[in-house]
Amino acid sequence: MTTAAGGTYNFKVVLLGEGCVGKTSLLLRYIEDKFNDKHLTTLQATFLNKKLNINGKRINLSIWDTAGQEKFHALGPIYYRNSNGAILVYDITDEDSFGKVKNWVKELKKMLGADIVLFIAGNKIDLEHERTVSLEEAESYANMVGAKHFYTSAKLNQGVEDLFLDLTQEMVERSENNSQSEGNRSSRVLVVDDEVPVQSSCCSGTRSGN
Ligand code: G3D
Ligand code: MG
Repeated sequence: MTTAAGGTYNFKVVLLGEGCVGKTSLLLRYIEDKFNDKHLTTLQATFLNKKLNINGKRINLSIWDTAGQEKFHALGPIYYRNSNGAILVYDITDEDSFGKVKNWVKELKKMLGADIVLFIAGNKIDLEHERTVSLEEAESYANMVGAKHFYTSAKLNQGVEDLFLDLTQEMVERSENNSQSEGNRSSRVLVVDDEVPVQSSCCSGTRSGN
């Protein structure tokens, strides 16, 4: 059984996309509600944790961010291995960054098939007047590949919470469906018994020096 009766869902989520689209900013906004923090440039490839309680289901997200290896085209499968969800981020003012999202969709589908929940985030919507990726192009592409599309601004804190919440709900659904149909054979979600009561929503960073 993958249902989490008395247990906790543990999901790995990876942030992917071209350099400078705002991946680290989205993560810091979500976890610490900060923007352009001085930690930003020192954040290394690592993950931050977020604990959630959705309808009584306890969930532990490990959200992985890069150390900028994407700028050197050096992000390999080891980074996204065993992910339950991926957020493919582009900058709405940068057409090339949307092209990079398409490359990631192809790679993830090839390597992980239907095992991973894919979300696409068009970031920097505070720069709407500089937009070069059209709404129609982005949304119809997302539909075509079966990914949900969100708009975000890490700067103005728009759409960020919804993005992570919706992704989490989809991962829970996916995991429950898998467990019903396959008796947990292919699920990579670890469900652990845990007697410690969890707050309805709390978070803890893994970085030191906060
Ligand atoms: P990355 O982790 O994808 O490489 P970063 O991207 O989070 O480091 O962000 C790259 C730059 O984009 C940063 O600017 C950051 O402040 C900016 N940025 C991130 N999100 C937004 C947003 O929603 N709106 C706007 N306007 N800018 C954003 P600098 O100047 O530090 O390079
Ligand atoms: Mg970064």
